[in-house]
Amino acid sequence: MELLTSREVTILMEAHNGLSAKLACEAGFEAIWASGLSISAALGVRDNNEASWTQVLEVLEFMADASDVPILLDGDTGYGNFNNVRRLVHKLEQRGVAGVCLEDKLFPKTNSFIDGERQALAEVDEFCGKLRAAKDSQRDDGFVVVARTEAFIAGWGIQEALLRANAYAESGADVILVHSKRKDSTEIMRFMEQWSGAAPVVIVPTKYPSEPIDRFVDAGIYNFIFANHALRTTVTALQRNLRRLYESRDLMTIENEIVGVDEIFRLQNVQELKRSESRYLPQPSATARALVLAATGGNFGERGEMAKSMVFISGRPLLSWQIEAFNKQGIKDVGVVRGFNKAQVNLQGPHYFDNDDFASSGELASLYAARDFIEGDVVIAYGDIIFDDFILSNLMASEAPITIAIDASWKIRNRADKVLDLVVTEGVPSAFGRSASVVRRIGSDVPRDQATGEWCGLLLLRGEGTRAVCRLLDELARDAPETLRKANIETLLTTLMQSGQEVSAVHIYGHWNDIDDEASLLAEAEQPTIA
Ligand code: SPV
Ligand code: MG
Repeated sequence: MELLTSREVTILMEAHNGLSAKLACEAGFEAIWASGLSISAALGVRDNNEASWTQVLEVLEFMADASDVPILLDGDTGYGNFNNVRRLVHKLEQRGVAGVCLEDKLFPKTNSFIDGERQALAEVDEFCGKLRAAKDSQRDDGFVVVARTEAFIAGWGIQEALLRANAYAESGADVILVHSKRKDSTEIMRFMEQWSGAAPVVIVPTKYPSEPIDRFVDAGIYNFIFANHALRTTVTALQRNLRRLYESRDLMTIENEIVGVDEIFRLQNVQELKRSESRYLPQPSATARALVLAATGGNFGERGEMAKSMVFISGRPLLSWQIEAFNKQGIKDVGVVRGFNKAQVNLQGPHYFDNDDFASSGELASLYAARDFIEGDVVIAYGDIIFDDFILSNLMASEAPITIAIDASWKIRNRADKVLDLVVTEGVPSAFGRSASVVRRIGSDVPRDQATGEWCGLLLLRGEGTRAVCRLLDELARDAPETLRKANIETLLTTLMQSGQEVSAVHIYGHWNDIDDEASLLAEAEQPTIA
């Protein structure tokens, strides 16, 4: 309200949708004119109330959301009589629109610049009733009702314009809009010479654009509506560029003259969504990485010595099954440490790291080869294991810094003399595996009668767990390179546990296999398929 009643110049810039409203704000305008002409044109219809008032309201809602300055709606004739106006004012207030401009024509209106002389004006009394109804129904004292007289437009002259403006101000209108379609400002200036000053005046200088604002300020007008210049700018740019594109069939014709999509994202405030997502969405394994230790080879009978991860199972390499399992958990960033026959390990997608010393080194050497990849949440998997999806999903459900998957069916799965990575755990996991048990011991030297499970080659590191592993790898690289070269992951975990780092376990029962050699491959291939 103060904007229009003060003696400071206020320009209401036209906007017709959320984007143009936002751009008007960014350009610095202190208020917005939600133009009937522009909104209807942007909707592809005429300025004759072809768009329903609720359709206009919907556009306004987007404009109000996208801008932070007051919006004055060009409310035409109020879309009906006093009763429709009352409802309109309620709806505008609900949507945070600062005011409405009502014009003294008849519904359905016609734009002032079309056949103006033939346009009928509303009865003064009837229109004054609308204005009173608007003022009586506003709940926010600051809501502005602008009364617009079309006396000049309809060819009635100065006396009618003054009579109407006075009657409207008396009926409670906060501001008077006096409109003229002359190519100069004579009508406006004559009006101002005789205007009582009962209410501030706002004008729409579309037809007399070359008149300097200062002239009007000297005449006592401080409010100006730039009524359709955003829309016309848009049309000018679109006509020019679309024609050029059509003719050239070449995007480069305009590429360097138009804003980049990043600017569109900025206007849409994509950054805010990103910040909020990290605040409100659960942060799942989507950001986790997976690292596959696939440096060793195996003897696969007729197929001979092969990189284990490239052995075909059910028609494709073991590594591709693993990558698919990671992808299903939202893990897209996969690293693979290769060694034996490394040229063979060449699926598209993963980042590759090489442990060329694979023949005489151990797992930690492979892990260290991918040291820079170990960051954030990381699943570390042996390259020779195949596992059901739920095993990985159970593992990923653990929030603990370090978690391994262990198999309680180890006794019935393995021959008694097979060397296994056995684990002793304490505590019983809950129904959903959330309160995992704690690992007390891990290694091939764990006595069989104490073991509660077999480690199946899947390890999840999160946050502090990842940092602890990296610290230890760095220490070993600096102080004990030979240990780093030879040690395996069980040693790494044991060292961490000895230094007080807790290692958790999730329990599974079968549904995985390690593909060591021809025999295990056949065993896996011979599993009956349950359709
Ligand atoms: C509008 O912008 O829709 C207006 C101003 O009402 S004018 O087009 O000049 O009538
Ligand atoms: Mg209009």
